[in-house]
Order: sequence, then C-alpha cells, then structure tokens
Amino acid sequence: MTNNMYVKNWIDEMAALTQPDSIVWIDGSEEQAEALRAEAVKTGEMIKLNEEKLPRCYLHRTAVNDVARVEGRTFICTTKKEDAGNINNWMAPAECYEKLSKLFRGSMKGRTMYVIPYSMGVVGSEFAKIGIELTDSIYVVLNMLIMTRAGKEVIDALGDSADFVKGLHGKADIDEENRYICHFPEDNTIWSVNSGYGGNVLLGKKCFALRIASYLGRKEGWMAEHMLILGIQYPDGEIKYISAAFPSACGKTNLAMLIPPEFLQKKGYKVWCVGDDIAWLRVGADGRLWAVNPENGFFGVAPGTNDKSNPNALATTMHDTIFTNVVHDLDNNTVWWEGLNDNPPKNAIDWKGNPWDYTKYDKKDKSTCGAHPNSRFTAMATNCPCISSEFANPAGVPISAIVFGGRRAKTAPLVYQSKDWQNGTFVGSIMASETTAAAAGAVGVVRRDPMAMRPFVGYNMGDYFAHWLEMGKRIPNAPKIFNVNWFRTDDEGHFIWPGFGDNMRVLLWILARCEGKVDAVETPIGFVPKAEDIDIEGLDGVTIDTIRELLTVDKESWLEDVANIREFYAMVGDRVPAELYDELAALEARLSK
Ligand code: SAT
Ligand code: MN
Repeated sequence: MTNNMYVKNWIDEMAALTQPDSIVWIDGSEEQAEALRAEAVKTGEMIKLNEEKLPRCYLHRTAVNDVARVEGRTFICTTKKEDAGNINNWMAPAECYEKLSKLFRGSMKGRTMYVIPYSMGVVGSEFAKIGIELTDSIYVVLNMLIMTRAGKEVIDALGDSADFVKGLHGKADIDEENRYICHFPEDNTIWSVNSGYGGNVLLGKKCFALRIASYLGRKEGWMAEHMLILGIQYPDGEIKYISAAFPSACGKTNLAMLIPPEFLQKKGYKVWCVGDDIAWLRVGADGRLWAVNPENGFFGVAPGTNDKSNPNALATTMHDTIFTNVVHDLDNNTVWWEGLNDNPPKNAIDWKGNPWDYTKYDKKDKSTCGAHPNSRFTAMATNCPCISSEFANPAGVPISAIVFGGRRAKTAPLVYQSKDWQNGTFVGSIMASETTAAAAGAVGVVRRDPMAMRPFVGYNMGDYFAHWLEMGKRIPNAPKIFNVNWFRTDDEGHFIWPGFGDNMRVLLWILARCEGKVDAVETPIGFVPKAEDIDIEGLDGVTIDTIRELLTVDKESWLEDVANIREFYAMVGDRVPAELYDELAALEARLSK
C-alpha cells in the first residue's frame, strides 16, 4: 500500500520479530471491515447483536484479568530517568526494547498482523498527526476504525515522510505478569504486549494522543490534555466553548453531551459535543487558545448510562457500536448494564461469560455485577445527536474557559475560579480525585491527579507544570481557569448537587464570569459565586441554602490539603516550578489568616 521506506523497513523489522503468518493492510473500506467482523464472529471474538434492535452492533468480552488500564505496568522510556520523572514508571529504552522483544518474539505465529494507518485529527490537516499500529487483534482493528480516522487516505497523506508514531501491539498470551504498555517518546514509538483492553491497546488514544502527544506538545509549543470539549449555544445563537479535565470515569462523556434543564431549553439554550476525552490545544493567530478533538469516536463507560443520565450517549450506541464486557441479554440478543434501566435480563450472560442471575445482584457488591464497572461502548462521534458542527473543523474551536474537576466527597466547593493563569495552573496541579474502576487497583481512594493527567503525561510532571506556565505567557487572550466538584456529599454520603444536565447551571456562571457579567466572592482559594447567581429555577429539593453549603470553603480541611499537596510536590520532585511553590505558600497564608 505504500513505497514509504521508513514504513516498509519498520514493518519488516516488526514482522521479523513477531513472525505473523500474514500481514494485512487496513484500507478503511467498509468491505474489509465487514469481512473482519464476520471473521471475528466466526472465531467467537465478537458476538453479533440483534440486527433490528442494535443494527451493526457487536459484543466482545476481554479476558477476566484484563479489564482496565494498568498504570503499574505503564512505562515512559526516556534516555534519562529524570526526563520521565518520579510520577511515571521508567525503564531505560534499550532494556525495555530487549525485555519486550523477548515477549514479542514469535508471538504472532499462526496469527495475522494487521497494519492500521491512522490519523489523530482530520486527515491531512495542519494539526493532525499520523500513527501506524501493528496488531494481531481484530477487535483492536475494529475499535481503531471507530476511534480514529484510519485507512488508505492516511498512508497517502503520510507520503514518504518518517513522521509517524510507530505502535506495536501484540496480545501474546494476555499474561498479566508480562503485560507492558511502554512508550519511547524520543523514538515516537509505543509497544504494548499481553493485553487486549481498550486504553492499553487502542494505541491512538492514551498512548499516542496523550502520552506521546504531551511530549511532542512540549517540544512544539502546544498542549495535549485529558479534556472534553463542549459548546454552549445561547438563545441568540452565539456559541461559547469550554474544555474540561476530569479523571477517567468521572463523567466527562456525560458533561460533554449534557442536555440543558428544561427551563433553559425553553429559552433556546443548546449544548454541542466536540469531544469527550482528549483535547489538543494550540494558540491561534487571534491570540486565543483553540482546541481540536483528535479522536473520531467515544470509548465511554457503559454502567450508569441511561436515558436520564445521558440520552445522547445512549442514542449514540444504538447502531454501529462495539460493546465490551457488558451483560448479554440472550432472549433479545441485546446488551444490558447496571444503571441502564430497572429490568435486568432474566436469561443473561455476565461480562465473564457465565450465566448471570440478576436476582443475586447486590448494588453494593461489585462482584455481583453483570457488566464490569469499567465496561465500555465504542461508538462513532458522528452518531451522536448533539455532535458539534465544528467536530471535524481542522481549526478547532476557541476556548473561553478551562475547567478542572474531580470526585471529592468533601473539601472542594461546587465551583471556584482561579485568579489568573498561573494560579489556574496551580489549581490544576493540586487536583485530587477518588480513584475509579478505569484503572486496575483500589477504587475510592483520594489521590492527587494533576489536570487529570497523572497517568498520561509522557514526561516529567514538574516539566509539565512548567510547560503550562510557559503556555500561559504565550496566550494573549487566555481562557479563564475554574475548578468544579459535582460530587460533594452530605453526612449520610448522599450527593448534594444533582449533577448531570443541571451542571449546565454552573457552566453558565463560568461563562458569565469569563465575560465579566457577574460578580463573585473572594475566598482564600479563589472566587466562588454568590449563591443567588447559580440559577436554581425548577430544581427539586435544592434551595439557596443548599447552594451556600456547596460553596463553603472549610479552612481546616483546606489546610490539611495544603500539607498533602506539599508532600505531593515533593514526590513530583525538584522540577516543580518555583511559581507553584509560591502559589502554595500564598494559599496557606490566606487560609491561616
Ligand atoms: O481505557 S481508557 O484509557 O481508554 C479510558 C480511560 O480510562 O479514560
Ligand atoms: Mn479518559
């Protein structure tokens, strides 16, 4: 399919290592994709679902030991250890290549190696970047065909250039003990072995569009961030864009596709989704920050998605979707997951492939779930009823506000605004969130997750903070920076804020602040709304006192946080910029007053 010698030589080398029986180029055609689906159905890798109810949809189950990203086995392999930093796992490149070569050697014997040329961003556009993924998994091919722009046009766009990310993925034996997700930012290379799960194997996503891209962004003067992008349309037709960083499985997809509360809909407000997970941001000629979504689909969390929480996502998954690790409803040949509705299927297979008895399902005991808590849907962005008209605009959209947020039962108020870019960078750097099922390990533990990028920065976190500060100096018309927390709970552990579509009420305050249209109250941590400025029209059970409670800043718990932040900065190491230590000291002083 190409005469590009860099591509050909590299594929030859990888084929010599992995020894596949055959090599097949993915051309992006529907005929080829259909043939691969048929083959995956024949081998049992995928199950074809009810063609009437879920046209062209499939179900896949991963190995039971392979259901989430594995941060402990994810490595950044730079020549110097300091360049990967303390937050990342590090291996010397030569050592890592050697170690993984042993695992890859002969691992594709009896299998086919698929060559997937893909573009992150609109093919051929100024800001797009090209990758080629070699994989022995049809499931990966079919997911990449949804999540990226893949096929012949990409290899044509590459021409004879050497500027592409070289990705090698092999399922090998899906051996947990030998699972490695390794990045070689200095070589534009990613090697992933012994997994078949999303974030570990769809190399365009976290591996390229965040880890490698963040490294490139620092070198080239732009940013790759774990952010959704949405547009809010005002009744007069004007649209303002917000990008927001939340850790995995904290509601990015829901926020990106939110449906405005009824009273706002009646006034003519609309919300448009540009992206739900990743934003590439650069300074435009007009001095504003512009964002593109480099992906072409959504790899969303299924459990909890329903026609109230996210009707747009649900509609998006109604055709041409791959479901992973959800419940198989045998009577209807459809899918189900916890939180979809109150009618679990009676005749069903759980995510592990075993018969599932819904009567034994106990909400509080995750081990009784039919769908894995990190089960997913892979769906085309263009399926989404609220997809933005600018989704595929190569120029992207101008960002008015950047929003950080995490899952915090206490401490963080519903919303606050930073003072300026430097203080906003500080606010992002001290983000914390309770861990979720998106990564292997304990769930519900509060950990520092700066800019929601802790697992995704492809270099030293201290340098990443410095890059943020540096970018601020280069954006004359910078977005304002905010922090939100939808997850504050009362003494009984119930969420106080209704969340979902009602989050729009907070976003409108944020945008009003960006335009200087509304006042705020200064607190030690930043500016919070006057309670009466959060519109609570039509909200059941939420009074102005609830809003007051949600906006309180408890100095005691913030002082505890300060101590914890200082420990975290120490862990990040000596590349944390002095400006952030100044911000921390100033915060402490304000809290102690
Ligand atoms: O599994 S993914 O990394 O693709 C999704 C996520 O954890 O955000
Ligand atoms: Mn994510």
